[in-house]
Amino acid sequence: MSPLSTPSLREQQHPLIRNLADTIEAVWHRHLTLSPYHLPDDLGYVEGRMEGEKLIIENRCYQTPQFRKLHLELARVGTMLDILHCVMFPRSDYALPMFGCDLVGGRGQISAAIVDLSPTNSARQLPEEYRLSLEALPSASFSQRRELPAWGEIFSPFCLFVRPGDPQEEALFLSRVEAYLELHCQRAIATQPTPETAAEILEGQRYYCRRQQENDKTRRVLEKAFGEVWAERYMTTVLFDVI
Ligand code: BLA
Repeated sequence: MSPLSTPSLREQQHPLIRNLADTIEAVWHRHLTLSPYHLPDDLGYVEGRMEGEKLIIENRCYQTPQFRKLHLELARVGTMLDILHCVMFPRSDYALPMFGCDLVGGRGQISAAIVDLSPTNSARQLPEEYRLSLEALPSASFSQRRELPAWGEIFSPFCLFVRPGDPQEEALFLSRVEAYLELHCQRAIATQPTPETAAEILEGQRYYCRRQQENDKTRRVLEKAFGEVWAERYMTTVLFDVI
């Protein structure tokens, strides 16, 4: 039985994290043909300690004909920090962008909410169908936009990075993520594999992962709870593995 089917952690987390986790899984189930994806045995459910607080990580992973790995992770440090992390890794013969989403919050407030569909072709441009659909979404205004760090140059112009100010902005963020996911799943199932661009797409995915591995904020949380060696292994085999 997968650990997330005991919904303990999800139920304790910030409502936006809980609702987003449910929404992501609902969209996946609605559009995609999911099969299990096996993580290394010791990395599906993990507990560590960070400054006396317990760090719990629960992973849920699938694969589909279009995606080699769909990864949804929920994490909690004591009662201080709630985290949702989600990445969809396309198979390299599908010339699709990377969907990524991260929510970090604590004590009732989400401090970072980010979602993007990030290009992986050598032109570093989203396919036209994506651009047109994303441009057509109703405009969304948030009171607090956040600045991306330097490694965030992997993200597209449609990257949304905010600190949601109130429940209305939380709901607006959730609906954007749902729109990005709906678009991505619909495009994915309409896309034919193109083995001739696989090497290019794989290189784009590798670059995306290398840059994400530069996120010191994620690394620091993991290092404090589990040590440097474990954090490096987790970041390079579970969060952003490069095949
Ligand atoms: C920020 N990520 C953060 C922060 C923490 C984590 C503590 C700082 C929050 C803040 O500045 O308010 C921690 N995130 C984690 C941990 C995990 C995690 C421990 O996922 C997993 C165990 N990060 C991603 C993905 C994206 C992403 C997929 O994993 C984007 C698609 C982005 N997280 C991201 C960005 C920041 C962040 C851009 C801000 C970094 C900064 O300001 O330097």
